[in-house]
Amino acid sequence: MARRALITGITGQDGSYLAEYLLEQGYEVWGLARGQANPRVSRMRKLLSDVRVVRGDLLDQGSLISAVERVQPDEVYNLGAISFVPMSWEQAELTAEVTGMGVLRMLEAIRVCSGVSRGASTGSGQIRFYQASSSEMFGQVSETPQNERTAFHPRSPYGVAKAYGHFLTQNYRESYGMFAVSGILFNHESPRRGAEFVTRKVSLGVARIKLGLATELRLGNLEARRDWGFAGDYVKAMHLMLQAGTPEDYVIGTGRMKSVRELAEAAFSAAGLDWERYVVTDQTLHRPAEVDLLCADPKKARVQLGWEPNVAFDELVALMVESDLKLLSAGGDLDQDSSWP
Ligand code: NAP
Ligand code: G4F
Repeated sequence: MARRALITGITGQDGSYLAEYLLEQGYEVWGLARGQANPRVSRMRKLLSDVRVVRGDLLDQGSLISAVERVQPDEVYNLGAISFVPMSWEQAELTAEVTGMGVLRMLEAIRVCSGVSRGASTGSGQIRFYQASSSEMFGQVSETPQNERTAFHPRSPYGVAKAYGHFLTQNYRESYGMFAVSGILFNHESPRRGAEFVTRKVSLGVARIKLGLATELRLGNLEARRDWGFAGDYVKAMHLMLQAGTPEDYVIGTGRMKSVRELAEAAFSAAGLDWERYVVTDQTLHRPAEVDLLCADPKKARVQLGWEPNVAFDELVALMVESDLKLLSAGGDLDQDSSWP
C-alpha cells in the first residue's frame, strides 16, 4: 500500500516541492488547506492535481484532529506558518498562535489520534512528524557556522515562535517517545518563493527593470548575509529525516553565505545589467532587530542522511531571474493564481 503523507502549508513554496517529491516516490499526498475560498488552493491544484485536500487550520485544534483522523497519515510534515519575518513584528500574537502554538496543536492531534501515552517508545506503525524549524532561531549567532548544538538567540517574534515549536517537538519525542524531528533549515528559495522575500523580490525587480516595467529596486539592509539554497534540494532532506532509524534534528544548508549586495549583483548581472544603477536603499525596509549572518554546518546531515545540496548560489539566482523574465514576458503578474511559473 502507498505510504500516506499529510502536509500543512501545502500552498506554500516548500509544500509544493515536497508534495511533488513525495508523489514521485509513490506516496498518497494530502495537503491541509485553510479558509473558505483560499485562492492559493486553486493555484496549488493547477500545479499538483494529484494532491488531495483536507480542510483545517493551525489555529483550530478540532480541525487538525479531524484531518489526522480522516487521512490516517504515516508521515506528517508541519510546514504551515506565518513565515515572513517582518510580519511577525506587526502581528506578533498571530505569529505566536500559528507558527508556535500551531506546532502544539498538530502534535496533540497526532498524540490523541494515535493514542500515544507517556513514556512510550518510538515503535513502528507510529505517525512520524516533521517540524519546519528555522535558522532564524540562531538569530544573533554565538558561533559560525551554526550546527545542531549552537545556542539559540532569536531576534524576531517569528524566531521566538519557531524556537517554541522546536523545543516542543523535542519534548514530545522525549515525553511520549514520538518519532518527532525538526529540520533546522537555512534560507531556501526558488521561482515559487513568495514575492515578499528578498531573493524573489530581487529576481522580480530585475525582470521588471529589464522589461522596462520599472526603473529602480528598493532594498533594505544590503550587508545582511544568508546561506541560500534551492528549495527542491531541501525538501528531500525533510523526507530523509523521517526515513532515519532514530528521530533526530538536523541542520540543513549549503555552508556558504552571500550578502544581499552580492545577491543583487548576481541577479542584475544574470540579466546583463549593472546593479548599482538601479538599487536604491530604503531605511524603512530595515528591521527592528536584524540577523546579521547565518551560515550552516550541514555535516551531520551529510554523514548520517547522505544529504547534499545540488544547486549552487549563482545557478539558483540565474534560474529565478530567467523564470521571472519568462513569467512577466508572458503577461503573468503577481496575482496569487499566476505567481508560480
Ligand atoms: P510559505 O511559502 O510562506 O508557506 C507558508 C504556508 O503556511 C502556506 O501554505 C500558508 O497557507 C500556511 N499557513 C499560514 N497560516 C496558516 C494557518 N493558520 N493554518 C494552516 N496553514 C497556514 O513558507 P515556505 O517558505 O514554504 O516555508 C515552509 C515552512 O518552513 C514554514 O514553516 C517556514 O517558517 C519554514 N522555513 C522556511 C524557510 C525558507 O527559507 N523557505 C527556512 C526555514 C524554515 P495559506 O496559503 O493559507 O496562507
Ligand atoms: O528574504 P528574507 O525576508 O528572509 P529571512 O528574514 O532570512 O527569513 C527567511 O528565512 C528564514 C530562515 O533563516 C525562514 F525561517 C523564514 O521563514 C524566511 O523564509 O530576508 C533576508 C535578508 C534579511 O536580512 C533582510 O533584512 O534580506 C534582508 N533584506 C534587505 N532588503 C530584505 C530586503 N529582505 C526583504 N524581505 N526585503 C527587502 O527589501
